[in-house]
Amino acid sequence: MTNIGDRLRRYHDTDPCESAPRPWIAIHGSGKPAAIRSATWFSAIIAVGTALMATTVLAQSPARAQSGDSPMWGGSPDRNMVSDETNIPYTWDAKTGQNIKWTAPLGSQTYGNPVIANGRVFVGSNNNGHFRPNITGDKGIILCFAEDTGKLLWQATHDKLPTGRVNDWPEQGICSSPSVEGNRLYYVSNRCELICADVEGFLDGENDGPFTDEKYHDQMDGDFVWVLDMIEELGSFPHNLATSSPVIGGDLVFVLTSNGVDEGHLNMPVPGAPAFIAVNKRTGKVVWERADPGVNTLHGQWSSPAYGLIGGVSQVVFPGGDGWCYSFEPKTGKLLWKFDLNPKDTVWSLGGRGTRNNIIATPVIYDDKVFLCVGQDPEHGEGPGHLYAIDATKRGDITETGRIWHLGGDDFHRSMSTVAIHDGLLFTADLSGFLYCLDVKTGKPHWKYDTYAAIWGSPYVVDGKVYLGDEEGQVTVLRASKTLTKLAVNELDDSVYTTPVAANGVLYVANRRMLYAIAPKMASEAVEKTPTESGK
Ligand SMILES: [Ca+2]
Ligand SMILES: [Ca+2]
Repeated sequence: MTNIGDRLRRYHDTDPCESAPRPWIAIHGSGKPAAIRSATWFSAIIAVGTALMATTVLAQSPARAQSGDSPMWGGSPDRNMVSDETNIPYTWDAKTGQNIKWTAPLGSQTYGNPVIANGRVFVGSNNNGHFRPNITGDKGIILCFAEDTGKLLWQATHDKLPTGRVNDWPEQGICSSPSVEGNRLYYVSNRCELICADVEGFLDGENDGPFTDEKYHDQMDGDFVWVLDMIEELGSFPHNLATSSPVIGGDLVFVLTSNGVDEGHLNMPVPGAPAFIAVNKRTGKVVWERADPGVNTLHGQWSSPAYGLIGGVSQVVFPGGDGWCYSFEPKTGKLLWKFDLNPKDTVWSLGGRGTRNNIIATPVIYDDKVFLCVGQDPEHGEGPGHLYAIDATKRGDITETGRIWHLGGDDFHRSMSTVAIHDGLLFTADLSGFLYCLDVKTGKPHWKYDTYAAIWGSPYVVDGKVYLGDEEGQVTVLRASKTLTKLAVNELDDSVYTTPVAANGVLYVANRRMLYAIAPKMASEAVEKTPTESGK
């Protein structure tokens, strides 16, 4: 048991990637984060750049697949971590069954987020649940459950890469959250493949193609429609793990390839390999590719793209491994703008010793702006972070011209969290354990709340409340308002590295080992009658 500060000091003495797990890798059961926190939270908010625009036109995104579904990371292509669902419980008790609709076991380490579409729930994990008795050993898997009962329907299985931890870290499973459209789901496997699979698997009695050469092809296995091997076909060198969650716009599916540095962390083996790609969702053929970060890639590229209409123009927004955010014309890959999220005086050093950071969070498109922060592999420990509101109607290098507001220095720390924007308020969190409520137009803080635990996931706003899971296995619920009001802290007994998500009246929370479907329900009679320890 170590806390973040201890880990930070420990890994400063070694090569962190030699000794430490990767971002998606649990150091189970940390203590409280070490204090690097500022006592001057309200003192140095930097609101810079252009005057705030008075626009009230929100960026439009394609409608959700089915009313109430949440078919991709963030629920919609803009990636805003909010939901329109109502009547969502904010307390539950797994022991008594209070507000627990069902639970389903996962592997032993789960970092991918559940997505819910057309009666099914999909989530990535590792193979330590051994749900397919004949499939043993370390694998990356996608589990498909029935939305109404939690029954396991099928499992897609991906062997580990023979090159080992430099490309495919042991026991991490699949971290990519699928994107579901119609009868197809898209995700990135631990083998750095962009997969298009049949939502019905082989249960429909058909092996959908053109891909029909599945290694695992029993009734409960995954049925792949096409497979784009980004190592073999594009030359990508995923650093430690390929993790990107695809987004779909029109006929194209967009994803990062996770191309990164080698095991020694000093060289980029394939700087010319694409970092960002657009792929025809029907055929799996690459339509365009970009390698912008190239040799400037700091470490890996573990983030995910967003898609939306900004200032009347469709944009696909990619976070680069060089700490820049890039936006492209979706159909052509033409650069629209780029923004450096690291102040120019920051420096990159191995093992988290520097001040220059990576982008692990996902950009959120809202009100013609992009909201995005920087952070690092959590094993690099805490440090200063930066959060920006970017005017995405500008063009070219907009690092100066597009900066609407910035939160950083002592007031925001390294973060992997994607923001949630609702009713003029922006909620975000950082690895140091703080949940922040800011004015979305100015970046001015209304409040911050200390969970005293490392935050890997993102805040999620639903039904007037903000939910946030943490490494201690707690899900804190506060009122989504300018006034700080804590409503509940729910115990889930194992680290929550994912983000709560609501769909069709149900809240889904995955901790490392278990998926909980939470909906209004009295405590179960059967559970209540179970003898307690004290009653034995
Ligand atoms: Ca099929
Ligand atoms: Ca197939």
